[in-house]
Amino acid sequence: MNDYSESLLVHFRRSEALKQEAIGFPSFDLNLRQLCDLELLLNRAFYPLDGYLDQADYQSVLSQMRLTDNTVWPMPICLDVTGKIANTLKTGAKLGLNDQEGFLLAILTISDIWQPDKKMEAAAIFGTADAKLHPGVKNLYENTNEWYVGGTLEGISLPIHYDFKEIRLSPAETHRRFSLNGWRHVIGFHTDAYLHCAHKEMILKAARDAGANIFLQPVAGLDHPGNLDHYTHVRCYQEFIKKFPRNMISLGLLPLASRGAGPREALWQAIIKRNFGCTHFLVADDHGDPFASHLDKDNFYLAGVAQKLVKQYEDEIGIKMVAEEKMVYVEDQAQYVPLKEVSNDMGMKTISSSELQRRLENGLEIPDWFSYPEVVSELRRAFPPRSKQGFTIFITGLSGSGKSTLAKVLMVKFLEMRDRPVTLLDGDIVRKNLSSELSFSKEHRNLNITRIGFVASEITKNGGIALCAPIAPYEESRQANRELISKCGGYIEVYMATPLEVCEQRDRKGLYAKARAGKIPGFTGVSDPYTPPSTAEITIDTSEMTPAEAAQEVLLYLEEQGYIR
Ligand code: PPS
Repeated sequence: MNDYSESLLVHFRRSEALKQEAIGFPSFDLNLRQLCDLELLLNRAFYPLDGYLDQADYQSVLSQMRLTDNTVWPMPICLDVTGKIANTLKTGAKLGLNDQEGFLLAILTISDIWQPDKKMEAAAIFGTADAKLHPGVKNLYENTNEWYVGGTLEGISLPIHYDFKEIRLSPAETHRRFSLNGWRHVIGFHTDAYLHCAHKEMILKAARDAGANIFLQPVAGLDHPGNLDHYTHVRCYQEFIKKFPRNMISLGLLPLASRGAGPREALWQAIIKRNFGCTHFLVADDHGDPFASHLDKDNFYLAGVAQKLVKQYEDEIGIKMVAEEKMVYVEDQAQYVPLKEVSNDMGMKTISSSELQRRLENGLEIPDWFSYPEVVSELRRAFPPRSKQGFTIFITGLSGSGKSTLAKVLMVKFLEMRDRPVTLLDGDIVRKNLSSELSFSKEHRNLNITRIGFVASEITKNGGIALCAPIAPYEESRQANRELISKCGGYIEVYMATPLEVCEQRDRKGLYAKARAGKIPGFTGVSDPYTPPSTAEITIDTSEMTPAEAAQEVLLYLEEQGYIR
């Protein structure tokens, strides 16, 4: 038995006894990123680590990409805690680590507690200490606690998952599976992208060159379980592997909190793949780049550096680097060909991810040479055309500007169409039912608006229409809603630009008169500010149009954008 398989056996041996022992320890609940790290420590995907790095190993990893015993290890894996928690800890003491429901997963015997120099860590790991240049650096500065704790772990339970259990394979399980199948050479493919025909051809070519079977290991990292994308991704992978000959490919999810650290990330993934039983690892020329396949941003790392680093260490870490070769469809030959073999006159075809998104949004054709009908049908279910998506109409403006009237007319129109459920979140309704304890301070108004945004995002995500009509005087909370809701479906901001004089003349509720008389302090437009939106999709001045005309303007916009037919 080798070191690796032995370590799998000893790990959980004392778990029942530990659970009893743990009753007296302090413990704390891990966040999603920490849970990913813990799972891979406990299931030995991070072998040879048997816990979180202590300070000496941490420094050595930063400066040498090695542990103090000289083993290659490129990524600092430390438990980050707040100063408040760090103050209660002592070296030699034990700390319980729980999941987010407080269920005890492991016990840490603390060997070290220190405050890291995050700038130094960022420069060593990411190649820059500038958070503006690299999202991994931003994440380190903003979402990682100020103190690190090192120590050895004793596992009680792996984090519990309820989704796709059958493909959440641990290294022990993949080792067993590969050997049962008689797979002596296995090439690991790490991905977080949707995969289509070009990927199949690329993976097959690499497998042929390496004489290996294939282990497709997509990341199931930080976004789920709330994120619908996770389910679509996995269902697409399940369809994708059906396109390979029998017993050629295996699928397993990797609960990895990716760092986006380019070459170091690639080397780290190579070691992880080796621990899962792979002999070869497919590495892209932009592997681990935080901006890989972002059409609007240049990559952060130079092309090929990740491949070079993995290649440099391949003998020492025990897994061979195989460079990914891009494949393109050549129409004249009706087949995929390596990009480097294609000349300009060969009629090469490709569809970019933004073009794919556009076709999905508009319900347009996605050709069979590009993807598989079963994958496309999963994508269509997840990204329906706009006419089937939910959307939010967010109407903002002064009291008396016509928000509620427009919202009510639109509601009737949508109900007449009968194709989506409609919910009206008028300012008054929300203030009564959702935000009754809030005042009209800036802080409370913003809170009120983000609450409305949250409800609207849920309605939108589930294919409904949310009609919101609060004053929403501040840009920051309107922008936050736009960001949140746009991820779930359509977001259309309507600015009611009816001038204050007209609103005040109407004064249906008599509030302006009271405000002028000083009886309502901080009244919007009189003694409190209103910042007009800078990015409204539609601007309407109801001093010049009837409610029916205003509604027609919104409906015409929705038709033009494809939300209604
Ligand atoms: S906000 O700023 O978006 O949170 O306001 P909103 O939730 O839409 O609530 C606005 C309604 O509350 C009444 N009201 C006030 N409005 C503005 N300023 C002050 N100080 C205030 N106090 C009470 C007012 O009736 C608003 O309703 P509409 O329908 O806009 O006239």
